[in-house]
Amino acid sequence: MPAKTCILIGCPVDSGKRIAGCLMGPDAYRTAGLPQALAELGFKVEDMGNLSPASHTPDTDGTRLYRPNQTIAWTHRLIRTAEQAMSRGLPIFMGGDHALSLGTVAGVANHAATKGRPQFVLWLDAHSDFHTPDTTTSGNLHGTPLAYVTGQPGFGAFPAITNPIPLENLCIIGLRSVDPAERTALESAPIHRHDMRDIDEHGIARLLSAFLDRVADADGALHVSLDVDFLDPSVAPAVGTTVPGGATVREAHLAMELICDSGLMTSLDLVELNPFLDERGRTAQVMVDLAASALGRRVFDRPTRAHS
Ligand code: Z70
Ligand code: MN
Ligand code: MN
Ligand code: MN
Repeated sequence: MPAKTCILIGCPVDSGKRIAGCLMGPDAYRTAGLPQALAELGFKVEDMGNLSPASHTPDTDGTRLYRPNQTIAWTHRLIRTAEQAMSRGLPIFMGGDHALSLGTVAGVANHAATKGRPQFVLWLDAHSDFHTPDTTTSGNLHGTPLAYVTGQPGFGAFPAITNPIPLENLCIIGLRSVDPAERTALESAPIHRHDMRDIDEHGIARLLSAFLDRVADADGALHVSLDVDFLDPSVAPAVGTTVPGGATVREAHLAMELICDSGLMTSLDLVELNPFLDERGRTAQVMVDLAASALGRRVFDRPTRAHS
């Protein structure tokens, strides 16, 4: 059997929020050894280098939404890139802030639709990123990807969503910072969502396994979007929006190992790493180690778990 290909895609998106630095993320992942880690796991690794947004009218300062033209241009570029990469291997979108997921998730969903497979999304994040351009109070579009990809209204200037992710195909884990408008919207939406209290009370394995079982039962494609701030800032300080009380390294690795065991993951985002705020590369290293766990790095193998 030929080695499966991992396609590394540098997405230096930095337009989704005002704190700059995520544009250095892709090179930090390379420096921390992501290509080598994947090669050691037996993958053929293809690095597409760092992309640029489609051409666009420069944004002006002082608008309610921060840099919408640049984020829209990135969305155009990343939808196309994701669609094309999916037919060649497993894309790893190295961010870049979370605004990149407007494009990557929309693109992988378009690909799944051509295969007749339902698309599922696992969102590991302190935040719900469920604002629309109308509800955001910060104006930061990295807080909007889940509303966009599920087809919520208010994204008129963005590329039209052709294959919206059904709300029930979405699972958010790690929540501890949800704005009032998002909370109202989430309370009436059939999204699977788990805050830190759910992790504390039930353990992340139980929450995640229930979702993975549903993906398997539906023969779905699974996109995983890993925001650095899913982790506690004490172990992952390189992020603009630190929220205390996040997942431990152990919880995050267990999540990645369960994802790997499921064999379901078809695409991965690594987002919100801001190397300018890191401490001797430790956050980049944790993220690389988590990606390696999601793709097969193990201390010892376990008997494969049968899906119910
Ligand atoms: C807030 C907003 C956000 C990530 C911060 C925060 C959004 N809800 N998302 N960090 N990844 O500004 O909309
Ligand atoms: Mn996020
Ligand atoms: Mn976040
Ligand atoms: Mn649930």
